[in-house]
Amino acid sequence: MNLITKIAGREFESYTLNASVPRASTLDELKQIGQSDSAAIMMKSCTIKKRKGNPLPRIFKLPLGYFNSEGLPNLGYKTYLEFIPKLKKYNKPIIVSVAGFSVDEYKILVKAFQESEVDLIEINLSCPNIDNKTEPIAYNLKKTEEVLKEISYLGKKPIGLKLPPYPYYSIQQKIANLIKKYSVSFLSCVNTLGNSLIIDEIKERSVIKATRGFGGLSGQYIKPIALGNVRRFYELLKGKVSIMGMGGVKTGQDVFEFLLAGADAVQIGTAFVEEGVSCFQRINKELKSILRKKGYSSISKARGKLKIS
Ligand code: RRO
Repeated sequence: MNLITKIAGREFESYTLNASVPRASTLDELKQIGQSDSAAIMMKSCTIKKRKGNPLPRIFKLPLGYFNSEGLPNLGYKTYLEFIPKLKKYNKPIIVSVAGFSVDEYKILVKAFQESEVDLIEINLSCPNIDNKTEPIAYNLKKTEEVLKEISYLGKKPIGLKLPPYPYYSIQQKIANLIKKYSVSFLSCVNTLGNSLIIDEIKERSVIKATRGFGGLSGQYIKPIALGNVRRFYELLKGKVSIMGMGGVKTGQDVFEFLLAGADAVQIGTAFVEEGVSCFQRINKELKSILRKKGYSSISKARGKLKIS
């Protein structure tokens, strides 16, 4: 059985790929992803200028996930532009993830990658760790539309939005309307749950220093809200926009749940950071075994087939 799927019309050899995380930053790390069973090479979100990121400690391992305030450490978009030709030999889709600090910056970033050999462009509108003064763009409909207006028609490569976890339906409806209006081709759904706080009660301290201790929560803690967001957008956008689910995927069973909810592929963040590139082979094997046992002959036969009790 194969796990072939499609995102924005591009064929993906399997159903799982890496999420845009720190372990996908350097050329060596991206080459390792190229050699692995990841369906694509997703790069760490990049900005106009190289960034060191927030002061340490900025990531903390929890029993069921991670808590981070990395602050967008990356090598700057020009370096990722240079990486693209060096990653072509792996014959899998290359996805860049871009993060701007203004509409103009998003425009510069998207234009540059539209003119490159990259396959898909993920627009990260949901980094929770930049400052405590403004909300991530995707929580603000007006700002989201301002970005989409400027970046949607800069070239032919499919663009997608990396969205935060939305805790209520009416904003998902409004975001879905913008997605349709501006011909967004795919979603990465969901980013970490921002404004979280983890406390070390023995030291009576926050576990990270950056952003006054607040950060983004990932892993199995956020799987239910990730599944809920994937399902909502699947219902709202059915068939027209590809959805990559993410949030707490550790096993083939987790992946199967995202498939039932309607995801076209699944990105792996926490398990990839913890386990490295071998996670893709293991998880794909587990997924195949579940599909076989349940009598599904392909990904498309099971996608969205959630029954409501
Ligand atoms: O680098 C980060 O702090 C970061 C990013 Br860009 C993101 O999208 N999500 C996250 O949890 N951390």
